[in-house]
Amino acid sequence: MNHPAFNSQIAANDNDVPATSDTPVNAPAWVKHRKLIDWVQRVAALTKPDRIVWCDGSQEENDRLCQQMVDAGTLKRLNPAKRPNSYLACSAPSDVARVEDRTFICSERRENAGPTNNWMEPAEMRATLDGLFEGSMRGRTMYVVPFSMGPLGSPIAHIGVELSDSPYVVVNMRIMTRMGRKVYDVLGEDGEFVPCVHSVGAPLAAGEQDVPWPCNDTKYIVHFPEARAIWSYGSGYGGNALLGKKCFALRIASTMGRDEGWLAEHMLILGVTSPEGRKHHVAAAFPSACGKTNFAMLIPPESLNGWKISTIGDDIAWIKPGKDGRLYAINPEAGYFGVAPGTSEKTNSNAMATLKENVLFTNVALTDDGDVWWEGMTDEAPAHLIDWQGQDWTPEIAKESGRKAAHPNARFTAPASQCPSIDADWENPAGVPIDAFIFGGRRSTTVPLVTEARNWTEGVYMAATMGSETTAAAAGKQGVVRRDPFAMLPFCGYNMSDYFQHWLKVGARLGDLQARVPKIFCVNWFRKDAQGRFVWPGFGENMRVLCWMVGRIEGTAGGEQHAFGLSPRYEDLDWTGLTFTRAQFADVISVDEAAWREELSLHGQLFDTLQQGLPQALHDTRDQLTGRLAA
Ligand code: SAT
Ligand code: MN
Repeated sequence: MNHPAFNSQIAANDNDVPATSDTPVNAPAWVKHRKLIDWVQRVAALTKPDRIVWCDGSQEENDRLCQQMVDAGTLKRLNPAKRPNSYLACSAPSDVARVEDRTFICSERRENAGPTNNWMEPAEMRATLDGLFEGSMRGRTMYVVPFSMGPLGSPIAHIGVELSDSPYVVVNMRIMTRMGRKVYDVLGEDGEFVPCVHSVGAPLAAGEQDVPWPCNDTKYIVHFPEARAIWSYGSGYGGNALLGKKCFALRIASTMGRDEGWLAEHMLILGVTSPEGRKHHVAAAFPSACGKTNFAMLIPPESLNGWKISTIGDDIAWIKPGKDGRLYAINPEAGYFGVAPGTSEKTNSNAMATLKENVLFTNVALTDDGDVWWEGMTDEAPAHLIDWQGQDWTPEIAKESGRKAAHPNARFTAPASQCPSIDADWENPAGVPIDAFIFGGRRSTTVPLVTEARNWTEGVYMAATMGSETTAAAAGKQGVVRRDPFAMLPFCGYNMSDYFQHWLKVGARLGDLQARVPKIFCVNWFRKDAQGRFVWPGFGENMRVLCWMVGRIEGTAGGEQHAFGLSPRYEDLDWTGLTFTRAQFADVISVDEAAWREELSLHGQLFDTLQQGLPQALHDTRDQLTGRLAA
């Protein structure tokens, strides 16, 4: 095949594909990887940037790029007395979240993408991308951004290289990943890496004035699972552009995991330490903007004497079986790209402490003294702000127009190392052993506060049928329940049914090794009462549920079986220091028969969609649950 884009796409794994480019490639002496240099040359020949910059990840480089973006109007430097070394970026109003309908899994065969992913034939997509990327970096700089997902050199980590024409991407990647020159030491002369190409799709003609947030209305976020390559066009925002995150660490990595026997999951990882010093680790999956960051940094209520939570990751977990048969997890990221609105001293004071300095904010509001603000940060809003779209904002204007000061999907990019609750083992290359998995959605009805699966298969069923009300993290309608299996619906790089099968296989292998199989729990912090108010206080109080889980892991806590699994009775939770009545508890834990009949029929609809290759074990589990409900 001699298609230019195809060649550039597979260059990382291909030999001797000649390329010519008018842009001098000028690879520094510390880059010794011939195929990488050839690939950079090929992409430059296609995209025609004015120059190529090989990023080294240094502070000096970072400061230079930030200054350049301040001069271009992309960044505002925040008041150094209030937020040292921090900046605010405001995006184009059309470029504020992941674009799921523009996200493609271009596997060779359509069945391998499955019914939940957009698919296009790889050759057709390559032709489309060729057209789009042709000259797309004209007038701009192409940055070569080497990064490691996971601690450098860890056996669980993998390397990527992103070519991007966005300096905003470079400075974000420097926080979110281990980015820079030391990656080349691991890569050596022929190490493997995932090639990622990103363009905002806004070439500049000679002398043309740039805009603060260049992007294109046409957007394509494309994954080639067989070639393990990523091409992203038209967006500069978050997961669309920081290709190490959802594109690599979830979509491409999930296919790597399927092929190699490990898991790449949309999960936070935390450590729970009991007052007596016993430590367990849990990994928890929730859809975007359902409080993963808050849960990962939870501060237990003082009344629960001496329990401690430590943070390993807040969004993504890579999990590989260890020699002892247990599952070991790392956080492949090095920073948090968290939702700002709703984050406060009350809801997440660890996050607030993490945000004190060295932070990039995107789409929050600017205060008159050069600091940031967002809805929910303080009880009372400042009297005047510049909102995320650069307009004057006052509480009165907001009241009249409903206009938000910060976009609901406004984000902070902050180094994980600044988090006060960071776990001592968060960079341990061996990872931490997982004792339990938690799956949770945002459901105002039906799903109990917490349920333990009776076995691995039932847990996989719970995770597979999880539903959640949609949020601002993705473009589209909000607040409607959609099925979001394993919180991976937008992030699974292959057929969802095969993914379920893979999970069943991982469990079966743990069983064969007679390893301790992690328990699986399903939670819902979001049940509402008849007046539409949340019943469960959430946040730090979620510790009570975690304590119960630890009790279950250690075999000391009680519970009661119901149709769907096993849940605590009122007396099984520690209520010290919280007034929460039996009636309130009943409101969040109850399993309503009619609601569950409806829920199981919705599971049935999901199974119809996923029919092809859906494991029989899941059909059987659904039959058992239906039978239990009838009994
Ligand atoms: O924009 S991201 O995909 O990185 C954030 C999210 O949706 O969780
Ligand atoms: Mn996420």
